[in-house]
Amino acid sequence: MKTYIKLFVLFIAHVLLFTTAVLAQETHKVGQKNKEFTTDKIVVKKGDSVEFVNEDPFFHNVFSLSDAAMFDLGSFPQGNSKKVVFEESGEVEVECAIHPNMRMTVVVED
Ligand SMILES: [Cu+2]
Repeated sequence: MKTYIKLFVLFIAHVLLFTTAVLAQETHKVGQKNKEFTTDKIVVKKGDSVEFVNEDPFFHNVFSLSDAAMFDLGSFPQGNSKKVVFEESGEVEVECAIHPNMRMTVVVED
């Protein structure tokens, strides 16, 4: 009987840990305004998301060719946003394919 109780407590502890880890994941917002990202650099935790919001009256794109995160979120118009989850730690250079001068860095920490 005691073993069952121990197993049950262990099970609950794991559920709580997992729930805490999931709830700890944050979504950070970065705007795209006046042909620039609204921030040059942000620091996020592994598992966090960044949502890119187009605040200009024309299309923007979001992509990265960095080892820590390779993605292309495509092009999207004003008022729309695209989200990406950062699963690996490292420095991620984020760019816009439409405006080559648009660049920013996402630092993903463990
Ligand atoms: Cu752009």
